[in-house]
Amino acid sequence: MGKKKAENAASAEVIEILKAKLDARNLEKLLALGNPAMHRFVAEAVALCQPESVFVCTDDPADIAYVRGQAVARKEETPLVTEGHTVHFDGYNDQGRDPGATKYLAPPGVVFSPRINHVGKEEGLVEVRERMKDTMKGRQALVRFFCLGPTESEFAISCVQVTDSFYVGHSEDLLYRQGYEQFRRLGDKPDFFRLLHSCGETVDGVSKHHDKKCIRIDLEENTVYSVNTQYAGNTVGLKKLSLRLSINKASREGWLSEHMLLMGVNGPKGRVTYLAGAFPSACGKTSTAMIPGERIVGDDLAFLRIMGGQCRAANVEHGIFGIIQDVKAASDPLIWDVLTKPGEVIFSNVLVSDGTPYWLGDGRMAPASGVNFSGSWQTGKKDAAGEEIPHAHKNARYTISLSKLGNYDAACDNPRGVALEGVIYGGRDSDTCVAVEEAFDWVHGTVTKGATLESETTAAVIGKQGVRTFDLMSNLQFLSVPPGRYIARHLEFGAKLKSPPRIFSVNYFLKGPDGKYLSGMLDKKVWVQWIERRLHGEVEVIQTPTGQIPLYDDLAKLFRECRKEEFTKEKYVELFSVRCVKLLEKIERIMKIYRSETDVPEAVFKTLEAQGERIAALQAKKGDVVSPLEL
Ligand code: SPV
Ligand code: MN
Repeated sequence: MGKKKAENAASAEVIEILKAKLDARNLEKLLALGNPAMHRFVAEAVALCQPESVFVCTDDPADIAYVRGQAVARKEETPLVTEGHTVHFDGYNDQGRDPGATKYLAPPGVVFSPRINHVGKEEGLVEVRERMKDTMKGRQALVRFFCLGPTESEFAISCVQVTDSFYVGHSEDLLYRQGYEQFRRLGDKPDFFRLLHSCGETVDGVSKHHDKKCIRIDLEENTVYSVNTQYAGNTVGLKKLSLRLSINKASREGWLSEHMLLMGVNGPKGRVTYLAGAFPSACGKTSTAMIPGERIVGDDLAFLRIMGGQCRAANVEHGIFGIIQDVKAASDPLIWDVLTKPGEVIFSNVLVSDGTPYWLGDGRMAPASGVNFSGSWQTGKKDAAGEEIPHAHKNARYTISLSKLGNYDAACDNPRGVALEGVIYGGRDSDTCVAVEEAFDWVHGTVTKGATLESETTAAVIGKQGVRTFDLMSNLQFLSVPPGRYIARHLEFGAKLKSPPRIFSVNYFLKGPDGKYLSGMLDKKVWVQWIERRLHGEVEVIQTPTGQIPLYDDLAKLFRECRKEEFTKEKYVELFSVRCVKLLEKIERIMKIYRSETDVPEAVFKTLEAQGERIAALQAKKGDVVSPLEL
């Protein structure tokens, strides 16, 4: 058979499958996009999962409203008393991203790092298809189109999502830019991400077979499969599932796909300076992006590209799936406002009592009973292991559209993104790195701030909490290329720029000898304002073996201006002392990791060795812990 004939035959088969499940109107919406590769993907999904029917959602508000209505009609979401608010619950054992259940499909002959969870492609595909077989029987499936990055821009990546969860579809609708029209512009090109999700069998609305949760990523086909889970980090395909595909695509095409916030910092005289920030999950990324008085462009994912010789960055998303724990009226006024006023909000895994949501650390008295992620709940309720169940989960979340926030920066929608001047790396580190520090240059920053990032684990990921873990640029869990190649791409990216963004580290989690945090929740504002001044050459620095730290006087002034607080010299010394022993231990830990990886750029070892020598020299001269006043 000739190629054309074979294609026609394939498409006749595809149409036949689609016709069996889609009514005329839905079929028309799908075929109108004229993309045979997309039609084939949807047909294969339908043939595998066997939904009763299929709803194709366009960018038409009536279609979108149908999806929202179905999320409630199907009891995946329940309306709360405040208009526009709903709550969704995930299963008791399905409360975070699950790296153990998430694997890349490794084609024959392709070597993956042992740090990247993977399985042979053939075996993995058989397994996931087996688990997805017939899972949508008796239910309607949903097909949605979205765009990663601003539409009609160099950043844009088209995505098609097939799911049997209208909560997933509704969440994506708040979190991403509509992509039906973007898909139309794509024409017949196969260049898009494919996302297939099914909750699997459910009992009382939650996935029954969570022990058979299975997430598989096929880099060759730009496809992700996810089954027997509902938690958004495992199911909202455009978030961390697409991130895995886009890191790979970026690595092939010479741009960067990062787990980073984007924000505009308001400097003096109306100046706005844009920063990106990489922080592992639940380490202050969203609260940094929402610092009162600054501008939020994005809180989780950013694409970085070189345009006209400049580094430009765009928010991949258009909404927030944010941690709700500790959101209080006083410390988080912006988000508090959105979460307590009428408007579209999906709460997940909070406590609901009398139609009102409550969460851990909300500054209110929690009711003694209600409904939470364990079902009907009352104070003192214990789980099967005898553990007391808190009123809400630590990883309970809210989902909103970004434009709801009072400090939303419309630059988010600029097809050219924003001009990026600084990149910040920060982890949950109680005892090693200083509060804020500038790297010497792009290579030094990439290696010693980004490639050495460590953090103590949190409830955002299933598993033990509080364990210090290596997390390369806060992206390790999503890496779809070997760590060495990923770092090399960062180095190459910076080398192509005449003035690459300058790199900083922050540490919000440093603790004193009494075990208490040394800085307050809102001190972040001072660190970003200092970075802003530094980028414009308005403050000087002190050189340390690990970078360049602020002068006491500059911080004292900023604390007075931004926090209306006195910043003592004692606090400065605690926050900026060079902890030589801890820093050397960290270098040793990180070197060991890179020695066990292949193709790590020589610059990594050289830069770390040189840093180790500088620290050791200071230690020999001035002792194990050196005050910034002695530098
Ligand atoms: C994170 O945990 O980093 C998140 C939420 O942004 S999730 O969608 O679970 O990845
Ligand atoms: Mn994240």
